[in-house]
Amino acid sequence: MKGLVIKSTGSRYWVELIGGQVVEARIKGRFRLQGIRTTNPLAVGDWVEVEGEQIVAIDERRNYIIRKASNLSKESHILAANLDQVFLFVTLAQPETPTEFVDRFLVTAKAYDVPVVIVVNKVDLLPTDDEYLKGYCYLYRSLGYEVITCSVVTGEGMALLQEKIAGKVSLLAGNSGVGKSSFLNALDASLEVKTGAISKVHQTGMHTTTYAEMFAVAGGRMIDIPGIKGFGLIDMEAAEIGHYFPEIFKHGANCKFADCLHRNEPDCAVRKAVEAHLISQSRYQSYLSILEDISAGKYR
Ligand SMILES: Nc1nc2c(ncn2[C@@H]2O[C@H](COP(=O)(O)OP(=O)(O)O)[C@@H](O)[C@H]2O)c(=O)[nH]1
Ligand SMILES: [Mg+2]
Ligand SMILES: [Zn+2]
Repeated sequence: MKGLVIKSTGSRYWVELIGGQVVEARIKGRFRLQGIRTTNPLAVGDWVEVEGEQIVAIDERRNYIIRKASNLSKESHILAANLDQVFLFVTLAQPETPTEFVDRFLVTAKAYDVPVVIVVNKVDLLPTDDEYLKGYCYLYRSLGYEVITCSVVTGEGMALLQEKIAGKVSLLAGNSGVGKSSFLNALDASLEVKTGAISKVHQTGMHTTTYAEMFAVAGGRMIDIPGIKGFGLIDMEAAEIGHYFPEIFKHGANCKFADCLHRNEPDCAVRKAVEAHLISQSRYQSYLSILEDISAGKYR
């Protein structure tokens, strides 16, 4: 019988069968997945074939997100599979989400081929017609991203987000404290997701749980991965990064050298565009910072 993995602990899986019944199941034997070495063969969002209490087969994934199991390891941990979209929660105050975090996230999401909706939460804390908020929304919209302003407190944006959730599988992402759990509770109080205090365990970053759970909410499905800010790292060549910044990709076509990395090369159209304010300084800084990490071998 076909089913959807809605929760996992790494060795035990909860599968929602067609029709709604949830069974706890184990994997029969070992699955071989092509191309990736993973610590977990199955993840939340996987469609599987269940016989009794055994998972006997897994459907091919449309997409998936992974994180490196550790810096030294070549193994990866699959966080979630078959996503329609990601809601990236950010806040401009209490706390302020660093733009570099946002830009890194967007690069990885593009590489994974998962569409991102940027949700600017806690706008109730900002002055009406806040110029920074306007500029922020304008910047990311001009790059082709959907940006929704939201407040769990006043309800702004909630109706629009509910529409976007319906009928889809979405992942909730963002730094802690930006209101992800509060958002889930606002959609459905019976979920009773814990909010507020950041646990000490999470702050150390040592025993961060990586087990995802899928909630049925607002006519769709939302995946919450406690303790995960973003998608973790992904193998990328230096020359690839510019492809995941739409504006750098566009202007980069006019650089003198086809392999221009837009640092100090002569006749670089990207640097000229930054100077002419056609490319945002903060986006360019994020680009340089990712490039630096890759050159330093941090992603290897
Ligand atoms: N002012 C304001 N506070 C919010 C909003 N959403 C969440 N919060 C508060 O922000 C804190 C962190 O929220 P939480 O949902 O735990 O964030 P998470 O770590 O992303 O899950 C809590 O104290 C919430 O009450 C909002 O829209 N406006
Ligand atoms: Mg939370
Ligand atoms: Zn260039």
